[in-house]
Formats: sequence, structure tokens, C-alpha cells
Amino acid sequence: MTAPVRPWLLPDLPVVLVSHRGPVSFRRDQTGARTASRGAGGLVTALTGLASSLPDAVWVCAATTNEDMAVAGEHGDQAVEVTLEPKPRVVGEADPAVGSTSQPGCVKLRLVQLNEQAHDDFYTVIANPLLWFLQHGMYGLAHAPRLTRREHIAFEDGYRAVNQRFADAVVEEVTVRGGRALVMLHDYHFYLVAEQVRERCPEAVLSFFLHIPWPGPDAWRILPPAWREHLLTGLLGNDVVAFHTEGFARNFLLTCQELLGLPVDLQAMTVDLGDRQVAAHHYPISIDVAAMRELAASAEVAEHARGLREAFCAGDRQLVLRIDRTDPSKNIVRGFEAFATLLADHPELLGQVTFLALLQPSRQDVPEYADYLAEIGAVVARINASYVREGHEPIDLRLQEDLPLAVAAYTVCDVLMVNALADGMNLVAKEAVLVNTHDGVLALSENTGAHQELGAFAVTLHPFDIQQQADALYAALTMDPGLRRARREAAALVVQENDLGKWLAAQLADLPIHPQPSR
Ligand code: GDG
Repeated sequence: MTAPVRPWLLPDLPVVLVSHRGPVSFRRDQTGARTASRGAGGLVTALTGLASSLPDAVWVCAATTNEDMAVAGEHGDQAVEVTLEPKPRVVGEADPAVGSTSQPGCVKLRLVQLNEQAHDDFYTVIANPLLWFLQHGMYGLAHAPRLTRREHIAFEDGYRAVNQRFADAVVEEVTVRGGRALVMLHDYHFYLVAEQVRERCPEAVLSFFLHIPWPGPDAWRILPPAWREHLLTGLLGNDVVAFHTEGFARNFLLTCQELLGLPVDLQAMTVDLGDRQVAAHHYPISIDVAAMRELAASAEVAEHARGLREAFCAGDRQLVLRIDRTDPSKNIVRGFEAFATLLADHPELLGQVTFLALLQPSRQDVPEYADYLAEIGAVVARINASYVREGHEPIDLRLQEDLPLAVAAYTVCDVLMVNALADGMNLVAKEAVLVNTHDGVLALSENTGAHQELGAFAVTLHPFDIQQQADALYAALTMDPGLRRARREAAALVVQENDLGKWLAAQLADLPIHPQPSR
């Protein structure tokens, strides 16, 4: 499914989208046949809607599998046209009758082939963990980070080299479109692309959207001066740099002021480069409301929901839920410790409340993430051993990817716990309040972007205060049913009225492009 884009907002110029992961990835199955799978998640859905609505759009992303590289190689490293429905495949393959000109429902993919070592350094040394950890405030500075020759090489030959490859690909795509295009860059992988594209394609309009937090200036001092200046001047190649919240946008301006000495206007939200200004905007991302409701109403989800209710909600038993990647920024270990504290403080809840944790193992090639997953397993084993009663273990930990099960769990839970240390937005919170049918309570970290919109209807969690989280969970589990309902309904309305289409439309409306009705 692709999110519809309002026709009058379509830009009157070609669009070049850039993200690390693209909307389709290729593999070989056991029979040796080429298969293609759609990328999951709201961002991909929204941008696919945009890319497939436009007569001339291209999506530049990394070739991350061997088969992605094969596809790129077969097409001379040029853009490949891909149909998405009913199943994704390269246009012309298995159906040569289908022409190669752009058609509705198709996207053009430019799969960028990267040197394996360069990609590894870019991804597993610089982007994750270094930038991710820095931007989520995850470093305990007495011990980490340690920037050695290894990191310096990774910054030069990995992060900068990969950004250079992407900039080259974007420049080619803009140039074949006559030099004038809207370039929409996504996320912390690509801080250095815009500056290079602007130099070589001065007529391009460049926008950047950051999906993770932007901390204040001092956090960036963790990086050597030359690195942070590269990153900032790279970003200032854009016309607009956009964030989930106003706070992140303000932090960005303050960082430019303090680390580059540039004049900024915190009212107009701009930074002045002399010959031009760069705007810092904020657009809170959301979910595809119709698609999430459709999934929640599916037979598969209903079947899972029945099973979950039987297992966890019989009588007056209650279910606390969390759904996350096993990312240290999600604060999963402290969440379990808070649950254990709740059980210690309120032994009457033993056997009455279960904590279901549906966690997707994430970035296991990064040592910090592999260690964190091991820590999760150990803390759950310890808590379950301490609080098991008559065969009932208080925590049910499942390490798996299963979106229909996750959505079923959203519908039946009594409390959704989101206690992230820091989170750009947190879509799990938005999805759960939309489809929950048990008047579930949202227990939401104050350090999530989502807290700005949903905090008024949530029990707020302080991510570092385990006792406070335990008390807040107790307040959620014992909340008056009328209040539970009123809050859940109000939160669902906020999400419904600010869906993904609005997020995209607001950005397109603010850009210096000339919209016209779609053809
Ligand atoms: C980054 C930022 C920002 C859940 N289980 C499965 C599954 N999910 C989906 C959820 C949700 C998504 O994963 C997680 O999104 P979040 O926003 O919660 O978190 P991040 O992955 O860290 O996302 C975040 C976001 O970008 C967008 O800008 O909100 O702050 O960190 O949509 O439904 N998906 C699949 N299988 C599962 O089992 N495929």
C-alpha cells in the first residue's frame, strides 16, 4: 500500500529522494529465482506514495544485498524501474510487454553500489553507533567514545566516501533532469550530501529531514572539530533542514551559532550564511492511519488478538506491552527493572499482570547492540526467576519480527510502555493509541517527540527514574476506567487528524517549489 499524496501539492519539478534503505530489496530464493520484498515502515510508505504519484521521480538508496548489486550492475548503475503491486519486481523482467517508461504505481530506483569496507565503516563505525549514540545522549563520557585511528579512517574512507558516492549519484540524477529538481534527503547517514549537490547543481532545491533527535551544541563537542564542521557545513548545503520537534530545530540553530559562529534568528528559525539563509523547520512525522486501521481489522490480526486475550487478559488480568527494536536508546532494561520494582512494591499484582515484550533484534553487527540484547535476556531471566508464581512468569519476552502480532498486541493491551532515553518521534505510541480497543493507557517517556502531541493523554515516564516508572505503571494499571477511555480517545483523535499525509503535505507546501495540479 502507498500513502496517497494530494495532487495539488505535487511539486512542479522532478524529485530525487535519498535514504539509506529503499522501498524494495532483492534476493535469490532457494530455487535461484530473483525475489523482491517491500521495505517496511511508515517512512517508506509515505515516500513511495510521493515517488509513485510523480511523473519523474527517482529514489536513490544503498544496494544492501548481493542481489541489489546484481540488479544495479545489470542496469549499468542507472535507475531501474520497479513495479510495486501486486508484488514488487523490475519492470520488463518476467513481463517484457510492460514498457520501460514511467507508469503509475512504479518507482524508479537508483541502487548505489558501495565498497563493502566503506559501507561497513560508514554504517557500523560512524552512523551506528557514533552518530546515533551521540544524538540520543547515550555516551557515558568517562569510557566512550574512543576515537582512534580506526574511527578516523572510518570517517574519511567510510562516512565521507559513502556520502560522496551518494552525492555523485544524486548529481547524475539531477543533471539528467535538466539540473533543476527537488532533492529530499533523509536521516543522519547523509549529512554531507547536500553541500556537494548544491555546488554542482546550483538550481536544485535541497531539503533534509532528520528522523532522530538533534541535541544541543555541547553534545557535538564529542566529535573532533573538523568532523563536526564537516557535518554542519554539509547540512547547511540544504535550503531546509527539518526535524520532528521545534526543540530539535532550535538545537540545530544553536549548534550552528556556537560551533560555526554563524548568526541565527530563533524567531524566524533561520541561519544566515551571508549569501543565503537556511531554514530549520519541524514536521512531526506520523503514521498512515488508513493502512494501520486496515491491518488492525484484518483476520490475521483478529486471530492473534484472540490468542493474546486468552493468554493474558482473562478475568481481571492485565497486560503491559512494549514493542521495540532492541536498541539501547529504547531503554528496555530499565523498563524491565521498573516492572520488577512494581511487582516488589505491589505483590498483589503477581499473577495478575504480565509484561509482553515483542522485540525485534536490531543492528547485531554493532557490538554495543549485541551486548544490549544479551543484557535484555539476562535481566528478564533474573526477574522471571524472582517473581514466578504457580508457573506464571511475569515477563513474556519474544525476540521476533511479526507486525500482525504486534498490531494485535496494540489492540488488547492495558498499558503500552514507551520509556525511551530519547526518541525522535516514536511511531509505536501513535499506532497503539489509534487501534487499541481496551482503553489502554499510554505510558510515555518525556524524551520522545511523540510526547509533545500525546503527553497530555499519557502517564509520563522519566526514562532514568526506575522508581518513578514503577509508580507510573501502577497509576496506569489502576486508573479510573472513564479516564482511561477519555484519554485513549483523545489521543487517537490527535493521531487521526495528523497523519502521514499531513506530514508530507506540510513539507511540500513550505518548500520553494511551484505546485500545480497533477497531470
Ligand atoms: C526511527 C526513530 C521515529 C514494530 N514491530 C514490527 C514492526 N514494527 C514497526 C512499528 C513502527 C516501527 O516498527 C518502529 O518505529 P519507531 O518510530 O517506534 O522507532 P524507530 O525504528 O527507532 O524509528 C523514531 C521514526 O524513525 C520515524 O521517523 O519515530 O524516533 O528512531 O512503525 O509498527 N515492523 C515490522 N515487524 C515487526 O515485528 N516489519
